[in-house]
Amino acid sequence: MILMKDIIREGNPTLRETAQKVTFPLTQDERQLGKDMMKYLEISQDEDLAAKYHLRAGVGLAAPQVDVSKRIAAVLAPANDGKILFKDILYNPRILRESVKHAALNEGEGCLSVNRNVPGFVVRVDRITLEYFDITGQRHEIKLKDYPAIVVQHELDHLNGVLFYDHISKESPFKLPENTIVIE
Ligand code: N9Y
Ligand code: NI
Repeated sequence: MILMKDIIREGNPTLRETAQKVTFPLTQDERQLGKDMMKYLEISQDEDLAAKYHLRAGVGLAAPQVDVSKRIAAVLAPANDGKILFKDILYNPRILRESVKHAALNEGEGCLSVNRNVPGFVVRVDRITLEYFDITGQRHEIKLKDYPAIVVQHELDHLNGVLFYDHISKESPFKLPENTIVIE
């Protein structure tokens, strides 16, 4: 089971590396890691279990955050009403197409690997066409928009050594470019 002590923090060089693609068939370890990352998200989103295990609630987790430099990420994006907007373990995810329209979360972003608040909008694209492979090696091509699209972009950044605050403007952190919607 993944715990907070297993999540590496800012300053650890793994977070700045470009993660390596996985090859198929996946190894037992690669499948188990994906499952463990999804389990972390599930437990962390359950109030009682999160308290019991001292987990910070998360909607995504990328393998580099547990010090494994491979292109694996788990996403569990809930809607406000508790419904699930998107849930899967992504292997070799890749954005095939992105919208011209941009979007940012009104609360800004945080990261389980960053123990401080960095205020400002993280401007991302609003819609993506995502390619990924699932735990069985099956290829998926899906369209995502708004919140789940932002979560996936945050996770893909981790696979490329990018952290959310790299996107925050130092001069004017709350300035939004034209054609940008604010989410939530
Ligand atoms: C985990 C991050 C990923 C998200 C940050 C912005 C978009 C993706 C994460 C730090 C603390 C809050 C937490 C969060 C949440 C939200 C709604 C419902 C339940 C992956 N990470 N968070 N960031 N929690 N929980 O670093 O989930 O947003 O790379
Ligand atoms: Ni993160």
